[in-house]
Amino acid sequence: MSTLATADAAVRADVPNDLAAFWLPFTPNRAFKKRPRLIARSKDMHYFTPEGREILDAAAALWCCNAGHNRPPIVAAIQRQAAELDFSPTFQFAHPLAFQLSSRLAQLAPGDLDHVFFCNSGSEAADTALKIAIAYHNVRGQGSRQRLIGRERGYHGVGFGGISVGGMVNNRKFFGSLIAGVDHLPATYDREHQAFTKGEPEWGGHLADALEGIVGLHDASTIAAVIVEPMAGSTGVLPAPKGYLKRLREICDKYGILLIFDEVITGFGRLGAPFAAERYGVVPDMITFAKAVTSGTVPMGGVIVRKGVHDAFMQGPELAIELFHGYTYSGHPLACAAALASLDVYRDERLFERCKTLEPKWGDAIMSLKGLPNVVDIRCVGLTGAIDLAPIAGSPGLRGYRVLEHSFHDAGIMLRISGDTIELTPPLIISESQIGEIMEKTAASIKAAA
Ligand code: PXG
Repeated sequence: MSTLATADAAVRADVPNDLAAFWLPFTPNRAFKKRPRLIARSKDMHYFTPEGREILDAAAALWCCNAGHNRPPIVAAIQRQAAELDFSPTFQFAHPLAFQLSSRLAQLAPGDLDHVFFCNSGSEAADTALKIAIAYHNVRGQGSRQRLIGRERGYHGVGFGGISVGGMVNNRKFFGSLIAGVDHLPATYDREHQAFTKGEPEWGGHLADALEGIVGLHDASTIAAVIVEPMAGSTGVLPAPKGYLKRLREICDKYGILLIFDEVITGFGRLGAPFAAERYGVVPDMITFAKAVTSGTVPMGGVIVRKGVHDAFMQGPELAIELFHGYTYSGHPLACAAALASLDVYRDERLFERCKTLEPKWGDAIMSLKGLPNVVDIRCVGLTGAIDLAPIAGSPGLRGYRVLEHSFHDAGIMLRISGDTIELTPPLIISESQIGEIMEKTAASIKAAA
């Protein structure tokens, strides 16, 4: 049994402070517990280990902390709210901040995406959007529209709906038959045509036409919705090819299929606009969000819904519940306070614009890593990017894990690693010199893992 060597452990001597009980998510637990990567404190662009070692955050934690860490206005808003109203239900009751935040989000979203349904995570947001889509067709008398369409390599969280439409094999293969009636569009990535592309690749827009094939197979009258990430994040930063999302929108319109953009990663400035929908000039029927809505400080997720979809439910007796769905913590006051304060910081510091301004510099910087040992592709868009490393023969993921260990323990940087892909996605407050620092440190870890 390994022991945490922190001052905290001594203070709380009555509780055994060892590593055994905590089952870490999406982590090789046994390897982690042999050599833990512990974080005790954060400030702006940095984490600090329990011993006080500084770690540059090149991952915005998990694509969340777009305003950086422990920003005073956000901290103060959470503290104030905890003292004022700790919790109030939003089933049959409500509190003012949930309305305020909904209006702010509706303002920020494009077109007539005017209504907000709250939950607590991206996974819940994806499942909520899929349920709203099926129920929408139902309330309009088209109950046969139940099929859902996702995409290979897509990530929509870990609920049964999300993994069913998702396309990451390991997230699906252990969990049985998933939900029925799901098809997948092909992934938009092809290294042969796209390697080392900055921004949206020229090749691949035509892949949206696969939706016509699925409609041909099942008939539009059976299809409820298509869900895609405008930029697939988890699978290693795959920006939508040019024209792809517009084409999806056209086909969905043609057949009365709802289009859902999962913006859990791309929302709140990551691609230089409030939502990627704006960058791409495409208005989906629903946008899911989470993560940076509170800059990662308090869990929150939600779905922004177009007026027409929302209004379809607002009929029948006034005393009837229109949608039998919700979470105890939908619109939690602490999360609302954190979100409003985060949106203020984004606005006051013009962080979405900052992302857009930095994008060319960021792109040049990350592409400068081309030529390092084992680098087989680099992609980037907005303030995010990924570096694919050639796997070690017979041991996929081992090179990536070596990079992770070196980066944290030796280079002083937090990277997000997925298999043998390094994902870089820093807080939007990053300075130009810190962009250079990220690339230097990442390069050192890539070389160390060669
Ligand atoms: N949709 C998308 C597009 C996501 O990226 C979720 C839904 C699920 O969110 P929750 O809050 O339930 O985790 C996500 C989450 C990574 C990584 O490094 C990405 C996510 C989560 C953890 C790690 O790629 N995305």
